[in-house]
Amino acid sequence: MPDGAQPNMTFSASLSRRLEEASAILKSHKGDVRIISHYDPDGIGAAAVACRMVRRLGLGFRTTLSKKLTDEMLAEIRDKTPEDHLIIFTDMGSSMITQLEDFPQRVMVIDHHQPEKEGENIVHLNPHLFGIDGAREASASSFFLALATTVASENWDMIGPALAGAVGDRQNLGGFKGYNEDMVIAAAGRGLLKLENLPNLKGQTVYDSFIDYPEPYFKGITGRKRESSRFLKWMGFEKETKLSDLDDEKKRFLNSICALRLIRQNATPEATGDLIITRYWLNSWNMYADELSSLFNSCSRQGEQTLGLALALGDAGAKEKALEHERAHREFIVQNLRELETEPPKAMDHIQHFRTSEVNYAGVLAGLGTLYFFDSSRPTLGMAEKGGELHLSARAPRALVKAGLNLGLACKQAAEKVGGAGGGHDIAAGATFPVKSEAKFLKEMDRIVGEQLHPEK
Ligand SMILES: [Mn+2]
Repeated sequence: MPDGAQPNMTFSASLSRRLEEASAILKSHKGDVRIISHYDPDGIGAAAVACRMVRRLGLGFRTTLSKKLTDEMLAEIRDKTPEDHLIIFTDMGSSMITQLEDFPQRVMVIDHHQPEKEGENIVHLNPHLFGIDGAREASASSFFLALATTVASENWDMIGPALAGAVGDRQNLGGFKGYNEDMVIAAAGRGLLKLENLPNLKGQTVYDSFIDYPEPYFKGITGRKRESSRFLKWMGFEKETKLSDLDDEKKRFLNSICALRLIRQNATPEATGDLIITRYWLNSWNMYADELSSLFNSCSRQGEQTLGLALALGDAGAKEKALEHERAHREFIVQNLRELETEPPKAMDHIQHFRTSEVNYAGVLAGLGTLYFFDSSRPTLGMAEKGGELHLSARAPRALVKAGLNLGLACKQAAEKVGGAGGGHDIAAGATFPVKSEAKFLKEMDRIVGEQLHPEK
C-alpha cells in the first residue's frame, strides 16, 4: 500500500509549519548530531526515536542520557561540540531556552515540560506551544514521533518506544488522550498496534500477573506458586489463560474477585482504582507498551540507561539483558513485600517504619505497601543505610493527606532537627540524616505528623 493511503496524524497549521521547518533542517544537515536526553523512560524513548531518525538520514550521531541538565553541562556541550553539529535536546531543555539561544550550533529542543519561552534561533517543539497539554496529552517521546514521521514515514516503526515513553510519564492513565490518542489511532490504522481493554493486572497471563508482579499486590498470593495456582483454579482459570483471552463476563468476574481481595486486605481506595484499563499491544515487540516502559524503567533505575537505549533501538541482546534486570527488580520487590507481610512496619503513635537493604527501593516498597496492605492510619517510612547515613522515603494514603498530613514538611523539619536534610510532596517525601540520629529523627517525625493530623491536641 502506498504510504499516502496510510493513516497519518493531522496537526494544527502552526505545528505543521514548525514540523516542516525542523524536518527541512534535518534533511539538509551535513554535520554530525549530538543528542542529549533525560535518562528516564520518556527520555530513553525520545532519544531512541531521535537516533533512528538521524541514522536513517545517514548522519553520524552521539547520544547522552542524563539525569539533569546543569549549567556546567550546558557550558561543556556548547564549548566542546563543533559548530557544524546539530544539537538536539529531548525531554529537557524547554526550561533553559535563554542559555540555549546563545549556542553557536544549531539547536533543536523537543520537550514537553512547561517552556520558559519560545526562544529565538532555536527550533523549539513543545506541545504547550501548540495548544497541547504536555503534562497529560504528549510526552517528549510521543511528540518526537510527529517530527520523525514528518521526516520519513518509515519512522512510524518507532511507535513502541514513543508510546513506552509516554507510559513512563503516566500519560496512559485512563487511556491515552488528545495528541497521544490521535497517534495511537493512526498507528493502529497502520497495523502497528492493538488496543485492548483488560483487567487492571500486569503481565500477559493471569497466573504470571500473580507470580511475577508486585502490582497489584495480593496478600498471601503474590509471588507464591501454590497459592496462585489454587486461587486460579478456584476462579476456574487455567495457568495459561491470557488476559486477552477472557471474554467480557470473565473479565468482570476476575475484576470483582481481585477488587474484593484488595479491599479485604486493607488496600487504599486509590489502589483499587480503574478496574478495566486500556493496554496497547505492540505487534513488533510482542509485548504491551506498559511492559516495554517497565523495561526502560528498570534500565534507568539501575543506571543502565544506555542498555535501555540499545533495547529501544531493537538490540536483541539488550532486550534479553533488560528482561533479566526487570525480573530481578520485580523479584526483589515481591520478596521484600512478602517479608513485610510477615513482619509489618513498626508502629509508633502516628507513623510506622521499616528497614530495607537497598536505598533505591525504600520508596517503592513504602509506596506499594501503603497502597496495598499496610495499616492505612499511619504514613510509612522506608529506610535504608548507606555510607553512615539513613536514606528515608515516606509515603501516605491520600486520605491522610486530606486529613492534614504533609510529609514533605514533616521530613524537612524532622531532618533539620538532627542535622540532616529532607523535603518533598505532601504524599511522598524523603530525608537523609546520620544513622546515629535515627531514634531522635523518628521521635521528631512522630511528633510532627501527630500535630499535623491532630492539631487540636
Ligand atoms: Mn518526559
